Amino acid sequence: MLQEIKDKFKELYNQEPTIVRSPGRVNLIGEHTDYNNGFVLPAAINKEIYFAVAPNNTNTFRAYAYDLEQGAEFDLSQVQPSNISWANYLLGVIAQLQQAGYEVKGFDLVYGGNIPIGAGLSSSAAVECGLAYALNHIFRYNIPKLDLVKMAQLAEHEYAGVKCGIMDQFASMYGRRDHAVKLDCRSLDFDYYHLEMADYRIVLCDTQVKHNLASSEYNTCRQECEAGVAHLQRHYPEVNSLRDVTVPMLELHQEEFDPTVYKRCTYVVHENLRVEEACQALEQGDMKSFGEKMFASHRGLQHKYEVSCEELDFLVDQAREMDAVLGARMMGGGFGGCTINLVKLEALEEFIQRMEEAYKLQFGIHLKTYVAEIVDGSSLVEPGQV
Ligand code: GAF
Repeated sequence: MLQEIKDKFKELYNQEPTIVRSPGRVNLIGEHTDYNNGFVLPAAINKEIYFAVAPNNTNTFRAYAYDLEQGAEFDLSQVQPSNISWANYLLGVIAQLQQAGYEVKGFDLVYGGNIPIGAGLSSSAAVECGLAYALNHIFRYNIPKLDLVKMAQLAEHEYAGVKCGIMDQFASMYGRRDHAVKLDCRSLDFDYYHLEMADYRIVLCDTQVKHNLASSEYNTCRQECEAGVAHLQRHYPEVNSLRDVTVPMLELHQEEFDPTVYKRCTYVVHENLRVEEACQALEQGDMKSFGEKMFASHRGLQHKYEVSCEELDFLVDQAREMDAVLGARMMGGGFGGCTINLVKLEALEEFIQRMEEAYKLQFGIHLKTYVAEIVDGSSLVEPGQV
């Protein structure tokens, strides 16, 4: 794939490109906590997007989406949202750079990869981070990595219309091979946790559905959390986000809450605690407890945060039946995409086969499964590696 992208670049633009790779992510635990200033535990995976890029000494940005076999050109003096949806993730990043005062000169791009779209593996964050990384390199801006992450996140807000948290972009940029990264989304402090995977595998089960509620409901959940915070501030002026809220604080004022807002808030407060407990389990090598936290996270997402769907619940229920599965949960924004499963290596094939059969029988859909490897975040690909 990498070679094909490089060849396509040479064919279209007749020059030698710089190559950047940018990965998708999984999230082990800590869902819908990032925009509540809480904790997340994602990792970058070996589903990646590659960028071949070079300056072209004009004022035009020429882009070619390899997977879609589509090209487009944009005048860099008037960057604005486009009706070409794939281009918006790129234009959003350029707009952020320009707003921050960086001069984006003309450049050519071919990009493509193997992150399934709409599977909840953050292909959009990988595109945003990869382009930010590539432009930072070719135009020598020297922008710190964390600022690139923030620009990529704002690109998603402003050009894709999803008020996402920082997790996906952070994981894509800061991932580390064989490690998950625990991020405190308030301070942006982070710690890497080694994943001892000799006896386990992370398996993603892709429902292949994306219910169209996804982005509108995401923004609604965010507003419900904000409504909960606004209410609690009347009693506790020091509360700035759900991160500052404890279970007793919520319980004491339960009667005053809108019931939906209350459910959303209790989920987030418990999920933050679960991330802490899951990290302790990792430190102690206690994968069984870790897996139990994953199941508990799913239950919260299903019943309290209400962002799951029939297909995801079915897959988690099936996984729970098998001794070989330590933990399983829906992952990402919800309403479709993948479940993440922690599976004993000795039963990997049996797990995949049983899940495929059950899913086919229930929904008539072929379940796609991916065994995820944990890799480094966005990086340059040296010429010798292509
Ligand atoms: C999506 C968002 F992009 C993330 O920021 C995060 O909120 C996630 O949903 C839910 O945990 O992937």
